[in-house]
Amino acid sequence: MARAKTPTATSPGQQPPSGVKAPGKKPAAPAGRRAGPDPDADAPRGQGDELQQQAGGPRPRLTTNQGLVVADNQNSLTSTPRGPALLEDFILREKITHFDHERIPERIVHARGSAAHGFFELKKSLAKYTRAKLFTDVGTRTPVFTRFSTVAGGAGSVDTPRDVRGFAVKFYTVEGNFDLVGNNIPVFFIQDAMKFPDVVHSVKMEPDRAFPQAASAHDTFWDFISLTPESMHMVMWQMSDRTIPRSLRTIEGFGVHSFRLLSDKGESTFVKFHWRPKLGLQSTVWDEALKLQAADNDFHRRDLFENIQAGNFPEWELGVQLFTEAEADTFPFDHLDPTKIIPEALVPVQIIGRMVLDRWPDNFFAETEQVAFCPANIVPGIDFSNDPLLQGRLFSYLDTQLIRLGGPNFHQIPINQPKCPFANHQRDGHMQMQVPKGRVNYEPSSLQDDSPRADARAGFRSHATLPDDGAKGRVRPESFADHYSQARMFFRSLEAPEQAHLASALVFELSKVETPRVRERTVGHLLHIDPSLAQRVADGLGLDALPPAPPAAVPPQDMPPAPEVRIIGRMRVTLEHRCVGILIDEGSDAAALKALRKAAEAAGATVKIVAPRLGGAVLSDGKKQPADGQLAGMPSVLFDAVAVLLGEAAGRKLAKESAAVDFVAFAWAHLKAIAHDSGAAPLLKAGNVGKDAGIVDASDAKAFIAAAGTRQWAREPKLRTLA
Ligand code: HDE
Repeated sequence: MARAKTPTATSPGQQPPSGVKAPGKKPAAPAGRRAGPDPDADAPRGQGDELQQQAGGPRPRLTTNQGLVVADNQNSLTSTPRGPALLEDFILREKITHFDHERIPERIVHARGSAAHGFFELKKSLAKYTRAKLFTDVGTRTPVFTRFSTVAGGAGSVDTPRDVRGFAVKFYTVEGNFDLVGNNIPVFFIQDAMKFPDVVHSVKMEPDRAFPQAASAHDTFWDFISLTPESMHMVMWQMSDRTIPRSLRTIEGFGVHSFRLLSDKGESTFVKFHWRPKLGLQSTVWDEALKLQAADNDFHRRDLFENIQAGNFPEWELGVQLFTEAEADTFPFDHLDPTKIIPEALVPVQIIGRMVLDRWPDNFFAETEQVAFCPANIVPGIDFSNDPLLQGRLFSYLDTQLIRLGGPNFHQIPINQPKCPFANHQRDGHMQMQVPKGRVNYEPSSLQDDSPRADARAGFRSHATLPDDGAKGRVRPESFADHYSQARMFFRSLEAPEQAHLASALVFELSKVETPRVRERTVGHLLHIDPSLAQRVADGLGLDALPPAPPAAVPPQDMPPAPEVRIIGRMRVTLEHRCVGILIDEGSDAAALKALRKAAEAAGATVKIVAPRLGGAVLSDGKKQPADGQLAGMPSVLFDAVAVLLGEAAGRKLAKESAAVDFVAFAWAHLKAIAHDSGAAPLLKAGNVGKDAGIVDASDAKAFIAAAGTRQWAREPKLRTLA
């Protein structure tokens, strides 16, 4: 059916196509017609344009990438108003082509990440050990960019799976970039880089079915692990509460490998790096982590963003363990083995400075996505150790950036550029951003005085390490053979609730494994670590008998407990920078709300009001209190502690509302403090909330603040069967 032609946008100066009515008389658009700009306007306008005008203020003109001002950003160029699009439309082609290329390959591991800018401030000089200025000039603030990540999931996966967290810090020092690319766990699954593709393949989604996403609870992972005894120490950490952190602001970070510090005189001291969160350590309980995945995929990212925006700048102390080669020779393990920690009883951690993250990136892609970390980025005064995992990493990261960022000039992307001068004779390549001047791009040369030259005094020098005795070959050192002693030390150092969580985590993960022999093989390893743990997991899985333990190359030794591996006891009892949710409804007590909010904020917490309707509720004083979130969309898992203030009628009504019942039931189940008034009693009853030190009367703000700063561990055995 022929339709009447309707005028469309024209560029300024362009004549309307023949047959199109001249501007001035606006015909009605036929039904189903694409929306066009207002032909009465002087210049073409679309909805986006109107919105921008509503925003007001001067704004830059929209141009193509060649700087041409665009007249119409709403309509493509067509041969007639209802005719085919023209290939000639370079504006459309440029826009769509750029869009088509918006995605770059995501990181094979650590794809999902969040980052922030900040600074590192040195408090204690390490001048005796290193000439690296960032560790010698006390008081100096070195800019940093820090990216946290999960390991296994893709870039669009959730923030709260059970997973190791990456903790990568780029220090923009005056002597070049130093990247400390660590994790929130101080050991790794494997001892040799040769095994990295295998462990990563095994944990990622299975290749034939493409699931599970961001989860280690599946056959291929546990198949690999159960055949790789060296992974057992890391598995203990991975199954502990360390891998279900409450916030990225409450995780530790570790450089994992031994590095070297080199003094002015070239003397070498080994160093292990530790980041310690100022807020202390804090994790979720597993059920809470699972529910967080549903409540907010971006929980950790949002938490970091909101706190930085609110001025609650996350802060970590940097600690070092320093030891000489001679001291290392006395350790009952090999410090070059990345599956071992150096217990703090052996080498204490000295705090040397602090890192503060105080600025959210301006653009996620340009900064968080394009940042390119590399353990080989070091500065004079720091050097590598022979840890074979580290040695492999020195190759991998640069190689990864070449494919991920598309060429050899990724160091010129602003987030990757050193903040000190940099110059050399490397030239050209994809996406060269610099315009080097002159004839000389080689050395030695004599044609240009200002061409860059090496500097033996200031420049980087490697440590003159003496070669080990022994023959070239593919051998695992004998000193790496003890796979169970530190795994045992870890498990036995935990507090009882943490041990129970670890055993339950193993039962959960292995219950997802379909192949019985994989489950049994894993339990066999646990016998070397702690027979009671093996028994608990076997019982949890419903195994009829304990499987045999595999042969151990070195029988496990008992080591003294290492209290530093615990989380309980290292969490700070505080509401500082934490979040309290207060559930209200029509008729809630205005004075009680005011008092509770004041007390929580005075303790450093953020308070969010939750109500059945986002518009809020009229309180007892007749005033309307708007809500920050609607009840169904703001469950209690999002908060560190909750309060429920309800009038009599609202309390009875919400006791029949499942989202409200879940609000209190899950706060109870996740061991959180709940403050309530008498109106909330029917709701607490409906949620089966019991009584303990964490359930307090809302009028006693002091008791609530004390209970809200921690978790009620004593409540847990009443709630769930722990393996
Ligand atoms: Fe990584 N790792 N890794 N890794 N890693 C990457 O580099 C690799 C290892 C870590 O926020 C990749 O840019 C190998 C240990 C973090 O951008 C890749 C080996 C530790 C990040 C790579 C290891 C880490 C990565 C993927 C064994 C803790 C994210 C994307 C030899 C000390 C950094 C990229 C960011 C990222 C390789 C082992 C930490 C493929 C070959 C041990 C925090 O190059």
